[in-house]
Amino acid sequence: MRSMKKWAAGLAPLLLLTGPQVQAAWQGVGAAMQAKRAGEEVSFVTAGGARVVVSFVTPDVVRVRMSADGKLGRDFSYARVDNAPAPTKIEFDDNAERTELRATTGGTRVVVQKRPALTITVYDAQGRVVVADDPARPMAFDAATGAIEASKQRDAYELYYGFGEQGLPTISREGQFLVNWNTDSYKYPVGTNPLYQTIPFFIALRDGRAYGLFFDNTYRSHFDMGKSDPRRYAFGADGGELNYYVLTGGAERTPANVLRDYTALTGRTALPPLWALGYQQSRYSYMSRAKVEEIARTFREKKIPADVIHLDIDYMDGYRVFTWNPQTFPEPKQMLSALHHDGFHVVTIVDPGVKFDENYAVYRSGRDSGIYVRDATGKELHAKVWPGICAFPDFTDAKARAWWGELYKKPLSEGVDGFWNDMDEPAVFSADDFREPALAQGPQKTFALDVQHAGDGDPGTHARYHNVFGMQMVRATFEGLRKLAPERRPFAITRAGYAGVQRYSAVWSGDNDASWDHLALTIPLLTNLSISGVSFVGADVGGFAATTTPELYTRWMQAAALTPFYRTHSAVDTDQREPWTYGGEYERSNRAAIELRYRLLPYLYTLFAQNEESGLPPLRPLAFDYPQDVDALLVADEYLVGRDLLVAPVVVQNQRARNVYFPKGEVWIDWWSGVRYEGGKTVKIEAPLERLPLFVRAGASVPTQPVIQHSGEMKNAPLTIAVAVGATGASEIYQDAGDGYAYRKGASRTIKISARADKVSLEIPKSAAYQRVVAVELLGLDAAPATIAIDGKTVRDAVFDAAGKRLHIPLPNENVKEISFVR
Ligand code: MIG
Repeated sequence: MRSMKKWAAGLAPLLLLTGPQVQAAWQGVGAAMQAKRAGEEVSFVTAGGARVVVSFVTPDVVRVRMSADGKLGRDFSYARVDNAPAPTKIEFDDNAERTELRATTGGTRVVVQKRPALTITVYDAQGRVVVADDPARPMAFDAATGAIEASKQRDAYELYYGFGEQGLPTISREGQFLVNWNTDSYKYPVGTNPLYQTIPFFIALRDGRAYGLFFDNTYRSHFDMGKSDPRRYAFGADGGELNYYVLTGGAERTPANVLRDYTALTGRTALPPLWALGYQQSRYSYMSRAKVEEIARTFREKKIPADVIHLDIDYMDGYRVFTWNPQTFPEPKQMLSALHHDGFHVVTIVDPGVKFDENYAVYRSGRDSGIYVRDATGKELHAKVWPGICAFPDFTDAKARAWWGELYKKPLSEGVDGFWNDMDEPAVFSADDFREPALAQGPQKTFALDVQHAGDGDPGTHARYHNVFGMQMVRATFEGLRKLAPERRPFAITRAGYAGVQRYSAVWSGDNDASWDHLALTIPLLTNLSISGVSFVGADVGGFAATTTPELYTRWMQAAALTPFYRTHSAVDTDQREPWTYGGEYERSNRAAIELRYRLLPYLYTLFAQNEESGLPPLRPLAFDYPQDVDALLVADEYLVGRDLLVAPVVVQNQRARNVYFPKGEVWIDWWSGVRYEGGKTVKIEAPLERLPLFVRAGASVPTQPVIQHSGEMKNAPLTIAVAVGATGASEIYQDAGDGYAYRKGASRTIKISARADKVSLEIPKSAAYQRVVAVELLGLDAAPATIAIDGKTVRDAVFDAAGKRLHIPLPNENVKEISFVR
């Protein structure tokens, strides 16, 4: 342990409170004793015995590492795509007072002040401070416990978005103390922290300019975003290195640039199979094959579109993973092939706990392969979950992941299409009973902290690897599926995750509740998770943990209709919940919500293609696209779908009209009525039970299709491009086969549309392989134009819908270049 004598002069011992834990004896890193350049990194040894290393990952991304004992560990991250990227070239100046590092391009600078204590300030290309250490709280550590922490100066008006999955009703997280520790939180009340995911990344906004900060540490960690003191924020962890990245946002300093850079670092969600963007129906559980078939039949009979049915834990034989209950789910192959024939895909749940049962081949195989987690004494760890006593694969071991991945061979060959990884925080029951884990969070709900993990070559305790367990489980699932069925895009869903989980999986927000508060919560929760890199997100529609009400279910169906993962799911002790459960106007409204989803599926698909390319997600809070619009920054009850659609769901009981804020600098057109709204204003909008308030940005072109019953019918469905007139704008529509990887070799089509005040230009590459474009619809016209022409020829078969202010213009073929009209 370090002696007090090593302390640098001028530094008072720091006593900070780290949340609900004990008081830690913090020691500052102290003054920098020397700066040394090694390659493109600059390293400092400090008076406190620490080592600090500063480098650039890209010209806009600065990396800081601090190791309290002066030794740097293995440079390895579960979050990063590439653990050994080529270093960015730097220029370096050093004197007794300070060291400056500059990326050779881009203009970002880092100044390391050496005395009285080492502090770091990042400047953007214009010379503005991006973020600066607080000289009153330099980087610190507690040598006794291994805890580490950094503090940054904060402006009173700085706002913070992201932080993965947080149960907070506000959209910005300033003033919050957030803990990262993946936790099974059944029926979590609004405000609960932590939840299931750890994504220690946020986007800050100050004066309309953004930057990002990613704290890559897998221990239990925390963010104190000005709660203890509004003049600073802090982040730290119970152990490991203080390893973080500052993402400056480049020249524009936009949230989009920050997220692009963050997802370049931690990966992006590849295009999912098209069917996974369809409506999904789930229940804990559909108890038998007959029940599943009845559900499927009812969707088709009632003409309610749907693509996916989920089978929860009861499809298994005594909850043994990779088995079927022979009584209730006999002949699964037959069942699955009949469902496929009707246009359904099937997802089965797969938990991490493998029943400890000598007569169970999966258990034996895992034991013989030596892939199970071991307790502190080296014995196979056993804990109770659904099947009774279980063993657990150590997903931080490549061998265990490969073993696990192989297990999907059986269900894949039987015809299961996708997989749902649950309980992977990991969550276990308390030692002495089988009850639903109690709400109170305690150590009994997960592994003991001294349980051992392989850590992919760097063995460590559960305290260190807990937060990556779920991510590595679903990674094993994803990688197994990629290998077993290389011609298909995997579809996996996970409840737990860590930064970078988006490379492998969609995420749902766990055991939410059937309450209006929880419906409202979905917007700040999902939009913030989405701009934390996890773009394929959704919440259980209707609220998992209790019986919903007809009105709540309908409003939830609407609110979720344009969220990426769209699934109804309900708990075992709740009433039945399908879109038709409540009949009458509720059933009609639910059908309409799902139909809207299907009409806009080509747009959602395009957004997912763009997301793979740029990391910009389909689902966004208003602040993401309008960081300069102060009135948009705190809006928590509206969301954007791409740049072009603004959704303002009703999340309040009995409400039939609501206020909608329209972001500044745009004109917004009501999807249903064609009425135009000037941005920068709040307007009361009618919202009858059957309608989701939806607006399209003037200048945007959005692909639509007729209602279909499942995504398999899409190929032959004609496309109509809805153009919101009244502003200039350029849009693209992306099309491909909807599954497989031929698109990465160019098997896709991108249609380009540009809209101006009096004309729409089209560029439709010739191909018969994709949905045909058959019409253009002009939205937001007060009256039918006096004349309309396609490539100079007058059009006579256009139809004007005065109630919707919509003009439908059929196209003779896909060679059309320009539609002009006189307004
Ligand atoms: O302890 O598989 O969040 O979606 O239905 C509960 C049964 C275990 C929790 C999941 C939920 C799922 C349930 N699971």
